[in-house]
Parts: sequence; C-alpha cells; structure tokens
Amino acid sequence: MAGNLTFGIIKPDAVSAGNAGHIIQRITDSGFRIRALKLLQITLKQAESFYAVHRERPFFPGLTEFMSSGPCVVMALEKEAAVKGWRDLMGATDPAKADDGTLRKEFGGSLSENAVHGSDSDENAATEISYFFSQIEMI
Ligand code: 3AN
Repeated sequence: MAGNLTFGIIKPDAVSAGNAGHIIQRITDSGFRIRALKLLQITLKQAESFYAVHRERPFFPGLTEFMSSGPCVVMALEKEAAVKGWRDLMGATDPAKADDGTLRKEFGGSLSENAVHGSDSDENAATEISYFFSQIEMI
C-alpha cells in the first residue's frame, strides 16, 4: 500500500529568494495536507548527518555547506502516495531537465541549489520526519 506521508524541505536558495510562500501555496493547491512545518537553519554537522548517504559523493561538501547556509522550511506532508506525489511536484533533480509545471523548473537555479528536497521512499520519509519533528509536533 502506498504511504501517506512524506518529508520535504524548501531549501535555503528558495527561502532567501522569497519563494517559500509560493511553494507552500503550490503544495496545498496540489492536495497535500501540511502535518508539520517549521523554519530553521541547520548546522553543517546536522546537514552532514541528514545527507550521510551521499557522504562519498564529490558534491557532498558543497551540498552540506549550502544546506546550512541559511534558513530552510521543513515539512511533513500528507497525501495518498505522498512520496511519489511530492517528487512529481518537485520535478527532476536538475532544474534544467525538470518538466514544466514542477517546482524545480520554476524555482530551482542549479543542480545543487534546486529549491526543494523530498524523500525517495516511505522508509526514508519516516526517518527524515522523525529527524526534524517530534511526535507532539505532528498535527
Ligand atoms: P533528489 O533530491 O532529486 O532526490 P539526490 O538524492 O540524488 O536527488 O541528491 C540529493 C541532493 O544532492 C540534490 N537535491 C542536489 O541538491 C544535490 N545533488 C545531487 N546530484 C548533484 C550533482 N551532480 N551536483 C551537485 N549537487 C547534486
């Protein structure tokens, strides 16, 4: 059965560009219910822990530095088949290759500064939600 929850981040590039509100509007227009949301700036160590799966990749230092460079918005999102639905709304990792109508096409600037993050599986969604939100913060 498809899971109902996913985890998303509005990354520092989109927040500093003033696009967080536009992106949240697109999320709710697409039928997601926001179960939890907060603005925060993560530390470099927290970014390294969150992206630990990419530790060996050449882009890891730049990615973690960028993700800790300014405030971001973290969200727990609910919808039927939420992981796929949120990835479809985000679009391809590289904004230049993302389909029209996707968030990365509209708001992403580059492969590394691509406006939004989304979980890639139900299992990772649960892990990522619990990394940022306690049970009492889930509405
Ligand atoms: P996605 O976020 O689409 O699931 P992943 O999980 O492959 O993509 O990559 C995680 C993040 O790492 C991406 N959102 C992007 O910011 C960054 N990234 C991925 N590939 C590259 C790359 N080749 N060069 C720079 N940054 C990258």
